[in-house]
Amino acid sequence: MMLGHNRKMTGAECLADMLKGYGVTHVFMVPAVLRRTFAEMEKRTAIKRIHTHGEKSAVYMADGYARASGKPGICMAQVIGALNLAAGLRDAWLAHSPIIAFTGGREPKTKFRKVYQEIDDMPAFEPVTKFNATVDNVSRFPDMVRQAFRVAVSGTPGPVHLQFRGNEGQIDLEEAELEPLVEEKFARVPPFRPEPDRDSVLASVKLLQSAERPVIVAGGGVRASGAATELAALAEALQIPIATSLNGKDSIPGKHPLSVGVVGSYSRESANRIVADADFVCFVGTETGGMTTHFWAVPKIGVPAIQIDINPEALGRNYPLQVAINGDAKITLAQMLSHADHTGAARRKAWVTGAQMLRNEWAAKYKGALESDAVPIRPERICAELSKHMPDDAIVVVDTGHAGMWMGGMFDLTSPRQSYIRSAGHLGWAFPAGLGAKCAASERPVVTFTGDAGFWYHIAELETAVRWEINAVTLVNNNGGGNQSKRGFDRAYGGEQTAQGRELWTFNPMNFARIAEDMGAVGIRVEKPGEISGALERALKADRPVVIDVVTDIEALAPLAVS
Ligand SMILES: Cc1ncc(C[n+]2csc(CCOP(=O)(O)OP(=O)(O)O)c2C)c(N)n1
Ligand SMILES: [Mg+2]
Repeated sequence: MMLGHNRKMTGAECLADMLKGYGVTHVFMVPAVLRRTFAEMEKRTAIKRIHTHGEKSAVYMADGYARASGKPGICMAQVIGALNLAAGLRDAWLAHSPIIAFTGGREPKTKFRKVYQEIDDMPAFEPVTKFNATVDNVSRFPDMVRQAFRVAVSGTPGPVHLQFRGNEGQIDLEEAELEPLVEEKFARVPPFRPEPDRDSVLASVKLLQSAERPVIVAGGGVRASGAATELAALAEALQIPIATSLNGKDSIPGKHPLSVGVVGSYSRESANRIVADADFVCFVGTETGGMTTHFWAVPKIGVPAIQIDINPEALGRNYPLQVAINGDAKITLAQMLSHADHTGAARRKAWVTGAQMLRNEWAAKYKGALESDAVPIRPERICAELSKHMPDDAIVVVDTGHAGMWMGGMFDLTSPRQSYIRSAGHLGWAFPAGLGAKCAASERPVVTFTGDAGFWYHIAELETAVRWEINAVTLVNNNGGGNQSKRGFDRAYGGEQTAQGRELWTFNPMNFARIAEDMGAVGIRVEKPGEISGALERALKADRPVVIDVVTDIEALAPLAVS
């Protein structure tokens, strides 16, 4: 872009200036890539250059950073690490998280000559990016970096990949007339708030307020839009219960009188029952995917429905709609509220009371487990302790598998200021993502919940956390195995697996607290349920990364979804 300010500079200087201009505070990588850019970052910016023990954890840290802040997370790898980076982008792709991945690439002068470490990496990025491009000429640094930010945060956010020429992206050494122009609008999600058309707003409000037993299903789009306040206001005005997807769990605190919990596969029984019983569903910022709908069983396809999404391609994908509303969630919900007739809300008293009764029945059914004093500890008890002791502004980061099931179903957020981010399916995501979230929001407490199998994946990043003083708290539900697999192996063995079958999913017993201490972090071993609250209190005050190693019951299985 010729704005008259162009001057001769290296790609490295330009890239460092642009990252600073976009408000990037941390980048995550395994060296060596864009080395000269890193040298320029040191000279020209205060950006922290976090080098990790693997490219996948670098992406996961960038992902946690992005989901906690709404700003693109930046991660990098040289050519040989590129596919490790691509593998890590898969969760960000599934979760619609804005990540920008930079890799080294091929040199046209030598490609196809069996260059050391080199293959064509570009195809591997196709399925996990919104934009996958090469930067072959240094004059393209400014516009390509701007396009990367623009695509990552626009519409439904998602990952972007730029491959720089040279196995380490040595193109950054070259000089050209460059303008490191920054478009601040695209420095975070959402750059725009498209307004819905008036007719669809009016039609949808009419349907919603005339329904007898309506429910709202809120997804991650509500977080991306920052629409939680508008969501609660509409639900309160019309007296409509709200269920969330796992990705949308922080759309509404669990303690809100209209909150019925997470619906779908990793869910709470009462939420599934209420959504299944609804005669009208309003989907907001959710893809209506298999996880959120328990493979389209909850609600049943054919239920009268409306859907709000910023992406028109999402509208009606899985549920035929009476009204499709294309717009930003915050704006759309606010407009719906302004047209709503509050007087009919009283008609739904029985429906709302019934929903609250189902919620209370759920709490009564699991009271024993949530308050259990059993040793080894029940995971439900950990969830209940976390609900009780999370600070008002905490960011809670949760792994997948049983971790997703336990926390999705059993944990409650208690304040609208709390955030909840979760793995979209990859075991091992949460620990590094929690570190990235802490980088993005160092003033907020970050507490990660992971199983031991999940923690093993990237345990080396404890050293990174200590080195960079990333003082996140990681609670490991340590049952000595990946016991979510137990049911599946029982089935595979035609009933009950053999004793030897357990070698497929169990590990040696391990004391993660001791490992944490050896690596310079704080390690707290918890063997009795009464010790959990004290451990959390100590951890949240610590000025170091903390691992709380909770020894739990390997036979404890999370309840399965009802439909
Ligand atoms: C990358 C990846 N590989 C495999 C899986 C399948 N998987 C889901 S849960 C799980 C075991 C989880 O073990 P752990 O983290 O210890 O939790 P637990 O079930 O023991 O509570 C596995 C292997 C996955 N989700 N992601
Ligand atoms: Mg385990």
